[in-house]
Parts: sequence; structure tokens; C-alpha cells
Amino acid sequence: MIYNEEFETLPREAIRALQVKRLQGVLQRVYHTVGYYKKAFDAAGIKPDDFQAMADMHRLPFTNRKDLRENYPFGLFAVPMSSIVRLHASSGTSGVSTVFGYTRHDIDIWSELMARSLAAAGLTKNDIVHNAYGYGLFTGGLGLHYGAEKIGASVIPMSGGNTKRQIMILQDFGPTAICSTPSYALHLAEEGKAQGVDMKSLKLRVGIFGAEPWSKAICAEIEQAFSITALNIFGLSEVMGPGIAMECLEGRNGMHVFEDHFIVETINPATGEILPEGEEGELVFTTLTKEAFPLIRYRSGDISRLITEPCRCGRSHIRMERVVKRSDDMLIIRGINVFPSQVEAILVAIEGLEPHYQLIVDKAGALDSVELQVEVSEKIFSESGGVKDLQNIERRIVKDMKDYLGISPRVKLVEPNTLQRQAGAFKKVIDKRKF
Ligand code: DLL
Repeated sequence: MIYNEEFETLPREAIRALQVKRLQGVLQRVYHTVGYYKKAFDAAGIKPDDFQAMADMHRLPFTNRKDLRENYPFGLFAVPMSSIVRLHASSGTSGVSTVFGYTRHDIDIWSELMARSLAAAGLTKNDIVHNAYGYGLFTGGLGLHYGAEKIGASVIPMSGGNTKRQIMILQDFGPTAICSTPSYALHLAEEGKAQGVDMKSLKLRVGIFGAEPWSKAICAEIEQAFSITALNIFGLSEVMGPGIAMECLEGRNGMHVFEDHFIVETINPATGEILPEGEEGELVFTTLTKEAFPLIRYRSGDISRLITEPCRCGRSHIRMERVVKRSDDMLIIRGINVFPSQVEAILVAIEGLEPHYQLIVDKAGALDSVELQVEVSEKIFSESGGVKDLQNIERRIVKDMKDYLGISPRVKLVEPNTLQRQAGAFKKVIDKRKF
């Protein structure tokens, strides 16, 4: 089912023409309203008028996560605060977190793109949607919520956690669609089974999963566990949130990127060079309609490949393959993006700790588990009030990790110089998960 027939089936040439026209407007606007872009364009020796065709894309400077962090919290906003109606943010302490703003019009467009995504999964006003993405600063919960309301479906704003209650509601309210991270869906299936609930006999027909990497094998496992069709939804908060790309029921191969609102490119992450469509590389997104937080050539860090073959669903928008790799050190733990630098920032703020740590990420059943081993200083070890001090430090780490990053690691304090080093350096992250 195509929500916006006119724009989702535009001929390729018309899409390109629309992108050029819209981007020309965006470039003028960011150059004249956002100091950061003026500086970046001047440094690259380019003026907004120099962009005349898609072939000029490579001349525009990239925007990185570092640029967002350096302009924390509102430095990249292109409208005054009085025009902002919503803020979302990534996890992290100040300086390593990023903030995203939306005008009323931005929320309308986002809702429409989410409505398109849900329609691509076959949802209508007759569906009941169990939304188990987290509500709050994370874009998943509210993003899905507004889209589901827009198509007129009945939304259950479940958010994450409270698994027993979720299972009860799944049985009692009879939702026909479920939205969550793929790992949480598997967790629900496992818990349901443990409680003796037949998850296959629920009324669920389709699931819309994303926010973290998941393989085709996990997809098959979810489909089997609930007896549903499991579709992939992609997005990142910097660019908008969920609903940048969505797999359709008919194609089942890659996710359509809503190209009337975003330009997607693949680049060689090492050189920044644009790759021919179809080659694997880092996805770079440019927003074409966002008012509050426009982004020019944002390097997502996600590795994928663009699929140019027409899709049998009739949508003309290009597809991107399932994302399971990144070009940087970002981890996604239970759907939350975590950088080692953020863990480090938390640890160095605690007295008595060395910034020497190891993060060991694994699976405990369907969900991610994290162990954080941290070296304590010699001083603490020799002078401290013994076990009690160490326990306090441990508790503080657990609390700060939960408060700032939203993850709850098992913390193990270890003696100075005990973490394994290789050629003087130690491996900060050991990720044992398989995608
Ligand atoms: O995860 C937005 C979202 C919410 C997408 C709900 C889908 C559903 P962030 O927290 O900013 O936003 O994380 C964005 O998550 O750069 C990818 O690395 C990863 N990611 C998102 N969707 C997928 C997916 C939301 N379907 C980061 N497959 C992105 C693989 C995904 N990775």
C-alpha cells in the first residue's frame, strides 16, 4: 500500500530534479542562518549558488558527529528556539551527546514519512499497533507513535521494559502490529514461551523492527516465533529519526529511502570519495525539507549498499541494504548508541579511577549484556578504606552509566595494570555478538 502515491512513485529524473531544486534552497538557507555552515562552505571554497546539479554533490563539505558535538546543544539549529516544538537527544554527558530540534512542519513531515513506512508494512486505520520502542529523548517511540496515529491506527504507547505487562497486553488488546528493536521482540518471544503463552496465536500479523543491526537469520527467528512478517525500518536521530528508509511488504529486499526528503550517497569511508551506486560504502545523508536541523552530507557511519533495480511494489525510491556494519567504533547496546569515548568521559569524572577499561558486550538470551572492567588507581588500592570504598566507586559507575548512557553494565574493578595490553595499548571493546 502506497501512502503518498504522487511522491513515492515519481520517475527517477523527476526525483533528481526535485532533489536539486530542494537542495539549492537548503544551501541558501543554511549558509545564511547557521554560522557553522557558512564557515564550512567558505573553507571548502563553495557558495550556495555553485550547486547546480547532482554532479556538484562532491563539492559540498561533509558534516560529522564531531561537528554536532562541537555545536552542542543548539549551535546547528537554523531557526530560533521559538519555532522549535520538540527536542530529542542522543545519550551521553555534555560534550559527547547531540541534540536535535524539530519545528511543527518537521514533525508533520516526520509523521508523514512514518505513515508511509507503516503503510509499506500494510497497516491501515483498522490496525492496533503495539509500540514498544522507548518513548523519551530517543526518537523511536514518538516517531512510530505519530506515524501510527497519522494513518489512523490505534496506538498502544507501550514503550520499552515491563515485559510481563507487555505480554499481557499483547494477549488482551490483540494488537495486529508490533514495533520494537529486533532483540526486544526475541526477548518477548522467549519470555512469553517461558510463561506458557503461545506467541504464534496472538493476533499479530506484522512487525516493524529497527534501531539496531539484525541479520536475516534473526528476521527468520522472529517471524517463526510470532508467526508474523518482520520488516526492517531504518533511521538516525541526526537526520530525523525512524522513517528515513523502510522495507516494503512486496520487495523484501532492502529499504526504500524517502528520496523526496533525503539524498543518500555511499562513500569510501577512508577517502570520502563517492562510490558508484551499488558498491558497499558509508551512507551519507542530506536533508531536503528539514527546517530546524538541516544536515548537509552527514556521515552516518553505517555501511550499506544502494539497490537501484526497480522494486515490484511500484515505489521508485532507491533501496538500501540491511545495515550490519559500521565504519567507526559506535556500539549499539539494546538499541542505544554508545561510543567508547562516552564511557571514558564517565570514568574520568570519577576520582580514583584510571581511564583504563574494557567493555565486554555479549548476549544474555536475546538481549545484550555488558560487562565493564575498570582499573582503579594505585592510590585507591593502597590507601582506601578498603572494600567499602571500592563498592562505592562500583555503585557510582553503574549509576552514571545508567543515568547518562541508559545502559546497565556489570562492573568489575580490577587492580592497576591488570587489563590485558597488547603492545602497550589495550583493547577497549570486545564485542562477542554476531549480527
Ligand atoms: O535508532 C532511530 C530508529 C528508531 C530507527 C526506531 C528505527 C526504529 P539513533 O538512536 O540515532 O536512531 O540510532 C541510529 O542506529 O545510525 C544505525 O547504526 C542504527 N540503526 C537504526 N536502524 C537500523 C536498522 C534510531 N534497521 C543508528 N538496521 C543508525 C541496522 C540500524 N541498524
